[in-house]
Amino acid sequence: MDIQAIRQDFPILSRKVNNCNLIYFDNAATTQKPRQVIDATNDFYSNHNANVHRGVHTLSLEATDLYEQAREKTQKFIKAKTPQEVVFVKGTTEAINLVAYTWGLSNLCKGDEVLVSLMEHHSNIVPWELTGKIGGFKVKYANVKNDGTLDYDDFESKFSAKTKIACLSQVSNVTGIINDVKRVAKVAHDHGALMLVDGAQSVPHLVVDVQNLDADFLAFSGHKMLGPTGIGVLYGKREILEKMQPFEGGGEMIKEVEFNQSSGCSISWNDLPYKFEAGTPNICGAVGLGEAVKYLETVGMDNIFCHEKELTSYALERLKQCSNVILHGSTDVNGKCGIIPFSVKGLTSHDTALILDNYGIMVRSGYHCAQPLHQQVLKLQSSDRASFYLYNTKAEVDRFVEVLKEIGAA
Ligand code: 7TS
Repeated sequence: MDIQAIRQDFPILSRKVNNCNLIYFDNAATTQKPRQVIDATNDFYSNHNANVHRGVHTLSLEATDLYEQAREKTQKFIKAKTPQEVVFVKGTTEAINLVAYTWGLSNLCKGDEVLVSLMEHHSNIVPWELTGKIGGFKVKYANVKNDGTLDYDDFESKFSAKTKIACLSQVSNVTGIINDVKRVAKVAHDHGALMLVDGAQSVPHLVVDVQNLDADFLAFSGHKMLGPTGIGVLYGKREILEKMQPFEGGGEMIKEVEFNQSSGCSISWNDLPYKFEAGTPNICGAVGLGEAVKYLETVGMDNIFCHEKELTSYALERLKQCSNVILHGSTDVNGKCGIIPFSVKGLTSHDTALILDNYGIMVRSGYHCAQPLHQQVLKLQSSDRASFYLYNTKAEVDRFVEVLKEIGAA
């Protein structure tokens, strides 16, 4: 991987913040966009803009082609069997809500259980809590060990005949720890339950093969993988999506709406994936996502993973030598993606992030929408988080460590 060449593709990386070179270590929140993605969205609006699937004119056909090509690129990227299994949504949050409100509310009732891990982002907790209140089913939580790794024994022991779906992130957005979702999917299936994988932090960084994982659902966001905001994916196995009710009603998700005097209104749903894409979708967002997928594939997901691992290993070794820095969670780089949660002694997480910002370094502070993991497992109110991507360098890590040391000395 030629990092310097890659960096040239990202216009924002050459800007200064507070008179310092920008060091962007907030990739778990959202990633920067390469010129190729920016150009593809610009080209869409400049040359091909029209609505999809509804016009017979040239521009509508071009827009539809670009939109569907993006779906096929995404399908191949996650190794789904067919493009019909790739539903475009706003992002991970909407994808999980779609499953909870459609599959959840029509398949779960009083006495049923949804099994979720304590390390989940709120978007894999709150939709289940909300729908559980409506549908009368219970959300059960599997423990996470003090080092932030999943307690597989506890997770597996909480499965019973009542469990109808297990929901687990493949990579934690706080610790970067990689979960063996394939193993949990097998246990779920042995109990007749489905497996939902939150891939928000895994799809951008690892090779994810939905068929190999045997995931029933996979949710992820375009903006965390070099794509635009407002576009994401719900993957679902075709036979499951076929049986589900639509999430929203409107244009494009229906085949026919007929009124007759005896039976009132009768509606037949459109084919997959359009049944779940009511209204005008984020066409340009999908085009940008397709281009982002192409970019990631050109660099190579294995290369990206190795680069991040090397960077994380280097950063962890250097941070361990900073007496004022506390590292949270497991520091075993083999089970991790490029996310490092930390605190600076004597400073709140927001103070640390603000001081780093003075030096042009962007990290996230707070509880990263994972309050149960912070409070119940890591016993923290909040933390700082440095998260890497393909364009980050060892020189940036050196500068980050240098500044952290200065903060400690002050
Ligand atoms: N799941 C995980 C594991 C996430 O990290 C996030 C976003 C989401 C779901 C929600 O994704 P969205 O695109 O729908 O918002 N995580 C973060 C984060 O860690 N900092 O900002 C957003």
